[in-house]
Amino acid sequence: MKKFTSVKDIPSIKKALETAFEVKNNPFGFQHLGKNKTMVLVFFNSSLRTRLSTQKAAMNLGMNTMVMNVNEDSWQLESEMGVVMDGNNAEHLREAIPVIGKYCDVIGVRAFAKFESREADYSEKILSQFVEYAGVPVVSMEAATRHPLQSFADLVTIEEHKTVERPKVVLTWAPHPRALPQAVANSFVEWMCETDYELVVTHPKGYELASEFMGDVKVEYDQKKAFEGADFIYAKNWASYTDYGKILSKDMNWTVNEEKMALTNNAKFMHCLPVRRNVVVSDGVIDSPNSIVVDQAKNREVTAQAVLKMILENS
Ligand code: SN0
Repeated sequence: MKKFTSVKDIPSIKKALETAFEVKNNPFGFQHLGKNKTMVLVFFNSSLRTRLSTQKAAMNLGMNTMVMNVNEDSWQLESEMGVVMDGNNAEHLREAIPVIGKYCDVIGVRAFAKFESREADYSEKILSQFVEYAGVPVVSMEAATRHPLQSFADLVTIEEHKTVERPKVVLTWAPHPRALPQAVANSFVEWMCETDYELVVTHPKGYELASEFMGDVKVEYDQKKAFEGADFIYAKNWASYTDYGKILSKDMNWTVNEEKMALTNNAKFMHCLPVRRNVVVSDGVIDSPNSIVVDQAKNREVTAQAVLKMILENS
């Protein structure tokens, strides 16, 4: 594997899952692969799980890691081509990326949607420059349109917790005080479409995800109807795609609570975290035994390690 930016980069779901369970059962068994190899993690945005789990995953494989927070530690980086750089940005990605690539064997990069332009975000302006100029494999640690490490962890978590062969998985929009990217939702849909699970997406009108991700996935605008018989409820806020980056609703009737969970087939509750309690989900649901958000977060380490193992085996 030469890069990991979407589900399309893995050899197959089957091989990815096998590798994930292999490293979960034997986390320190593959240290020969990472010996004298270095991973640089570049963050344009904040992180808790991604930073710690990816670093831990690399260390489990015997790698060294270096972390760079672009907006605090480094020069401010320019991402536009052809600009006269007489403003605040001291260095262009065009030099910074290949230089970082000379100091390491794998680069991880986090660059969220900026919400300045849908076209710029959906063309993955920053991630695609990393892939083009790094000279080493690049792992997305959440880009503008996808968060594949999260979705891979979500898949492993569902595989571990499912009680039926083909669970009903519901992705529900939930309210939030800030405009958040569509990346987690897009990517979740993209990975779920590679399985034979039953997937239903529920959100208020105006929150339709891009058709390149949704294809013919079922949308149910009635959240309670969507919850009926569900085995997994995955909550996530995202800002509008059609009215790009806008908050169209903060309707607290969409908060996931005990009453709605009672409509499901004793569903497990999932969220990628960080989560706004009593906005996205009630305390009662996230503190209940059916909440698997911490197991889900643990699997971020597992799947980051699976991805790095597949990359190291290839290089
Ligand atoms: C990010 C997002 O894409 O929604 C990262 C999720 C893994 N989430 C946030 O930025 C939440 C920030 C907040 O203010 O709650």
